Amino acid sequence: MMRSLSFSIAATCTLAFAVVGSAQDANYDESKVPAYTLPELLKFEDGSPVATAEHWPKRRQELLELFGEHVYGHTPAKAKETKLEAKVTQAVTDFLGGKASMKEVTLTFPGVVDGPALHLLVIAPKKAMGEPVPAFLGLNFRGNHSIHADPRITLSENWMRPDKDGLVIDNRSTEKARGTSASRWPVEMIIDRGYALATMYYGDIDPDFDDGFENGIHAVFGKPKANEWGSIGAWSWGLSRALDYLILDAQVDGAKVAVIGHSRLGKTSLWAGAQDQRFAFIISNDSGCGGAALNRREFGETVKRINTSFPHWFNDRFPTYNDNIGALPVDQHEIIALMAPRPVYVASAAEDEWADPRGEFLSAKLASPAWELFGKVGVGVDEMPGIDQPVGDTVGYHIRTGKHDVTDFDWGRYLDFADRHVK
Ligand code: GTR
Repeated sequence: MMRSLSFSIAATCTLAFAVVGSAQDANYDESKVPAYTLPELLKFEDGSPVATAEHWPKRRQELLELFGEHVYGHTPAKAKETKLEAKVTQAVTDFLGGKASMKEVTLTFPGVVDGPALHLLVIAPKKAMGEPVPAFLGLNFRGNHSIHADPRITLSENWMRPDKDGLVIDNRSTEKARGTSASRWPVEMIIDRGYALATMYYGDIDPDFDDGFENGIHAVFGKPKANEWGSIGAWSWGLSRALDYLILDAQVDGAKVAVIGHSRLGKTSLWAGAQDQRFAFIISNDSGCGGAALNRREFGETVKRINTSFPHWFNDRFPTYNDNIGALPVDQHEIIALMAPRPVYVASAAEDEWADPRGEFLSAKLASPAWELFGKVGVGVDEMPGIDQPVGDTVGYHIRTGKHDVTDFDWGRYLDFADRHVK
């Protein structure tokens, strides 16, 4: 059943390419960016000014509603009320040669027999045996076993997108996939800096294909209404449920949990951070369209293109703006602003034009007035910095050398930022 669905999504994607063109014919020419007017961040919907920190919670609420209604979809009330049950299924104290502990936690729906299960992996420095430490929480693309080669990490058995390297067969991961995403998850570096790392496979929450919202947690919550969540909303919800657990875990300081995500999962970390103010620090790594990049620039991936290729990511209202982006009541500088006054970091990669690095920088910059309401400095510069030159005070930004990826350079900056703002 699942298998045939996964093949039909491949067909949908091919069709999508035929309809809206390919990455090759996207616009990458700055001079062809259309003239645009952005919705005003510091103005209430009735036109009155947002002038003080006291005004911010109300404006924040307005923006959150607008993003729910027009972009990511509202989280259904039933999902907001749901708490998961946590069970520790494995705990070892000799991870990374003894400098860390590793624990696996299964999160399930109380009373739902054979329902979805979310598998959280928590790796913590030795110090966390005696006192809680700050943590990074992020979803992964290829299963917990892909982030580190230690064979004790349980191999994910859930549906997985096919890959080019033969690591996934019949939509299931193989043993060969162990540690294959390790370059994106520098576990030792994170542990050595005194942080815990918690991660979960995003497909545990909602398998990443357009199945009409029947599998993953949708099996529990039912088919969404037109203005309710798509997959990004579901993945974000999963991050909040993992945070529920981390807050209760004695190894982790629940008030110091950063949420991190790359690409589609960067869009997800932003939407999670927007909705759940318990996240202390939010990181968007190369999140691009539907993440940090301004929609109205239509540079690289556009709203029309993303809604056609990935009809299950956003809500059903978002595609109504495909050919009329100027009518969208929000733009992505406002999703960044929803993190205020907490620290946020937006990162781009020089060869990742598809994600529109300049559009990502402009969002960080144009969101910064929200921090100024609190007497804080946001990104603190007017011009986009040079390559590998991080900037920012409470809103961090860099564009690093290289392609669409997560590297040690990115993590190094996030750890420095966390040391400054969270630790
Ligand atoms: C691309 C998509 C991007 C980005 C990326 C990823 O195909 O166009 O928006 O999300 O996938 O998640 O790797």
